[in-house]
Amino acid sequence: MAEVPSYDALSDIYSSGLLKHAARFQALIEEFIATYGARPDFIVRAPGRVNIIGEHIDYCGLPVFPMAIVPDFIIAVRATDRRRIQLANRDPRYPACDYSCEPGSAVTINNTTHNWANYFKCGYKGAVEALGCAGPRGMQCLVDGTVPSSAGLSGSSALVCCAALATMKANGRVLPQPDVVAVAVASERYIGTNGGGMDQTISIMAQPHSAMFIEFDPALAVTPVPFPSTTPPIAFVIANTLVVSDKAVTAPVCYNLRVVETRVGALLLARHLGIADRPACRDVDPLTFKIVMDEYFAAQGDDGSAAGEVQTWIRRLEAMLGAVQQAFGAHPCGYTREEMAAALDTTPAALSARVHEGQFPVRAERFKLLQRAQHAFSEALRVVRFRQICEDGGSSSSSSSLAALGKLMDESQASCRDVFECSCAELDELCALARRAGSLGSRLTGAGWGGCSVHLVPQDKVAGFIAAIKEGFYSVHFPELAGGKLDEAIFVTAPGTGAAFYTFS
Ligand code: NG1
Ligand code: MG
Repeated sequence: MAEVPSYDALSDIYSSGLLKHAARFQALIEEFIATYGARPDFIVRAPGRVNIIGEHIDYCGLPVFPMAIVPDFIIAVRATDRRRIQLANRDPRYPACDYSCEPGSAVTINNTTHNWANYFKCGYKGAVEALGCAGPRGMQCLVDGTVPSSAGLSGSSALVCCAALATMKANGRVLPQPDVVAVAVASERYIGTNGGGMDQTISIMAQPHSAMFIEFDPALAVTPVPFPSTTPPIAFVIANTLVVSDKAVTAPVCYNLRVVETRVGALLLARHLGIADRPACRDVDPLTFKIVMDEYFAAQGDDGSAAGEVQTWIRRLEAMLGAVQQAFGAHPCGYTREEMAAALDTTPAALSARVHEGQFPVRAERFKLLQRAQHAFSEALRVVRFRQICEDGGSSSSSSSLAALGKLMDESQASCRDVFECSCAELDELCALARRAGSLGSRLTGAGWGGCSVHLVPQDKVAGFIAAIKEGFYSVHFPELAGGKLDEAIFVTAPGTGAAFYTFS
């Protein structure tokens, strides 16, 4: 791992201004001065994240349970009056770039080539548009990232968030956190993936020592949830399969296809439940499983206040799983475009427009609506139960609650693999090996189809666990991997803190 202080040290640095003691931050400042001949005005940091449970359901409006991790992006920034954005990266793999910010000069993002600067430009463009500033300030920036790229740890979103915050600060107006999240979510879509809001929300709004229960509908809501204080304490180990799925290539048959399948599923479920013509379903865009679920119960005069929050979630999600079986059970092998359109009394072209496919075209013979909906509601149920166990952590015995948390993670992996079909052979192999090596729960994290896995391991077992994975996975598949590169591939992490600025007193 690059010399990133533990997150405790980071939060001390931010809260008590001990920046000068953090070697990596000091090195960033020194290289900034060497690059631009002046000190930066500020540094901004945005962390990556690991999603503990709740996969591929943020864009369904259903709750997710990520935590910020120590790996992050930090950017040193100096505002200038030159009409240029100068971008440099401490990692020589990512070339510097320099583009005009003359008033009216459009920032172009060419998403056909995978260029690191595109993610900065997304955040920059989103921030300038949100601020409505006609003549944005020039910026000199030096970037240093420690989130492994294309690993499912949201390095992309961390960089977009970092760039948006840097641009706002350089232009003298930092918007409230929810607005920064909205800017980052919308602007990362310029890259070409029709993503949800989980990654940007956790990067901006994480609080120390906790994972975050994040809800999106009817509004963004973030609830910190501390992990149960068990003995031994729990740790999360992240293990990267190093299988890189280039989203620009796979999105039309993977990520963006799942977004279309869940959106059409929401439209069909609303129709099946007889609420498609209610304004909350008819006029909202895009319709999500969460909106359909809430509207179904609202139509019955049930506003959810009758029972506790968790009981309401569980009752409603279980009801939706039953409804999904009735709505889509006759099509276990999926729907063709024509069959989906016919079921909605519309045409394939109109349906494609209704789910905004135009911007993110997808390719599939059959759309597996039953399976995607089953995963979405069952995964949301697992998220709610995971939170419930964490919050009840004190009462039940720690070993049984740890086992129950791990079981939910294993069930999530099985659903991602068999029902949502976003795993891959290497992830399945790594998770099976991890369980044999002492993990209490193992699953893919992030979009899947490669990238990282996350494992729930008692802290006193972490060293032996990591050694077993190095022996059983990395030495087999990547015998040449060693030293720092290996420590970047598998590492233990703890809940980190969210994005922050550091200015120089
Ligand atoms: P990754 O690809 O791991 O950064 C993506 C989406 C999330 C969420 C997860 C799956 C973006 C920016 N991120 O995360 O919104 O849908 O997949 O849970 O699209
Ligand atoms: Mg990402």
